[in-house]
Amino acid sequence: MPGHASDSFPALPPSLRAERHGEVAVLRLARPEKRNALDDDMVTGIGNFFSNMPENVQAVVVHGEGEHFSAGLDLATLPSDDVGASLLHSRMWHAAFQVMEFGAVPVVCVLHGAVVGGGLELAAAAHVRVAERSAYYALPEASRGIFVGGGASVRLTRLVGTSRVMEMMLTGRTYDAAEGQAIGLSHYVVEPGAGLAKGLELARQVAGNAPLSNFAILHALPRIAEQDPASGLLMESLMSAIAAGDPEAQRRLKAFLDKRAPKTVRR
Ligand code: 1HE
Repeated sequence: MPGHASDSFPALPPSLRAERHGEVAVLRLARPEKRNALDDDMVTGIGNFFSNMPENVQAVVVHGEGEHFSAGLDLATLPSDDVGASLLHSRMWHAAFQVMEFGAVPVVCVLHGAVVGGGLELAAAAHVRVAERSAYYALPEASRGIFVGGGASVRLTRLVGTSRVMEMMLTGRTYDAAEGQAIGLSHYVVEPGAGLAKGLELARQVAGNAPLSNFAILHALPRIAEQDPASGLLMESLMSAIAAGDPEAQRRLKAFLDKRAPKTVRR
């Protein structure tokens, strides 16, 4: 699997903290005094973290310390009048979030307070999003005189549609947690303070899947969805046959047929 390298986390800046909860790793945005605004060290640290996932980590939870998930780009760090530097700055964000989205393990993002600009772009690169009722979403880039640069044009438009993203950017509107859930920004809404526990619960559930199944869900499914239907169906068959041929699949299928595995019941 990509990124499974050593047994410990890579060196991270003080504004990021990582810890193990068994098979689940928690990555905290730890810059609450700046509302977890993302500076270059944090963005490259996020990329570094997901590029060097310790062995035996099967899922990650990302969340933010303090009252807000993230105020987005640290506005003090955007290269000023150097267009080339700004271009590379945006590409640095893309590279970091790319290894998160297409990395070794699924990522659950826990959202609360402000989830704005680059903070929403970070959340969009996760695979599961849990929002506390305090969460609100916005793309204030246009009011700051800039444009999204951390992947919103690609990931958010796929999540909620180009028209909604366009309207968010033009008017600077905010969506609250319930509205965000309704339009597909989050998968779960929980009470304030309950997000991390819910995120950990979901991450443990995800970590219990066969690793090859999780790999297929992260890497094959989104590519299939972008393909023409005939190629997508072929790719699905190939991935399906590869997953089913794995000894782990054989073991799990036998466990069900022997009545040793849990049933799929309503939860
Ligand atoms: C910041 C940032 C930041 C706070 N960059 N320093 N993002 C925004 O346009 C959102 C800007 N932030 C806010 O609107 C507010 O800070 C919040 C609503 C999130 C929180 O308000 P509040 O009253 O709790 O905190 P505060 O007093 O505004 O901020 C506390 C400190 O954090 C303060 O610094 P201090 O030195 O005066 O204490 C703020 O300056 C600082 N701070 N947010 C820099 N974003 C890849 S492209 C992505 C493009 C974008 O993300 S654009 C959206 C940017």
